Amino acid sequence: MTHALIVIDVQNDFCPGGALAVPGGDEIVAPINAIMDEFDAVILTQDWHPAGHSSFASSHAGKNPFDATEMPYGPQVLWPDHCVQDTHGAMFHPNLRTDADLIIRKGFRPTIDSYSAFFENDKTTPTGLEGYLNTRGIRKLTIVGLATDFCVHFSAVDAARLGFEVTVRLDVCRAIDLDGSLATAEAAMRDAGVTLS
Ligand code: VGL
Ligand code: ZN
Repeated sequence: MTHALIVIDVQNDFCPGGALAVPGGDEIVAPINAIMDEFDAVILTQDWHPAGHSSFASSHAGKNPFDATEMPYGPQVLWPDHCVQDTHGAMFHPNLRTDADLIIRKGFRPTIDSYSAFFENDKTTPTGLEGYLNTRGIRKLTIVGLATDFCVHFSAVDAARLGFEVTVRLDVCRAIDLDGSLATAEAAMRDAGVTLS
């Protein structure tokens, strides 16, 4: 079966020193590079927000980073400004191999955030990744990257619901872990039929 590696958001802003640094985010770069050659296809995702994006706390008067809010599409955590298009923070970690087949950008619509590589946070606006995988005959996915409890979590759950056979390599992911979000994410992935290894 054609098997793809999906590498989620290994970007400067999610690594130590970045605007939304995930503890140990840079530790997974070398292991990701090392496993890439085991797959038939490699796909990178890139969080890619316009300045003033609606997921930024700075866009909401009186709100602070990591506060929760309600968007027209449902609950949303507000983040520090991060991964602004064409800035250093939005670039891939400098040591990440980028000899990938596809780079999929997400979160570029000003009023919708996008954690998942498949659908934006309204759960309906597609990124196009499903069509790409289907037309290439890819049915099996291994997902790694940042952050386990947000973009990896929602990508894996969507992929499983779309019928892909999904494994998340937790040893090649790192988490933000806000108020138990890592435990919630692991349970949700297991419930969706994702293999955690
Ligand atoms: C992510 C929060 C905001 C992620 C992206 O890549 O997990 N988290 N934007
Ligand atoms: Zn983001």
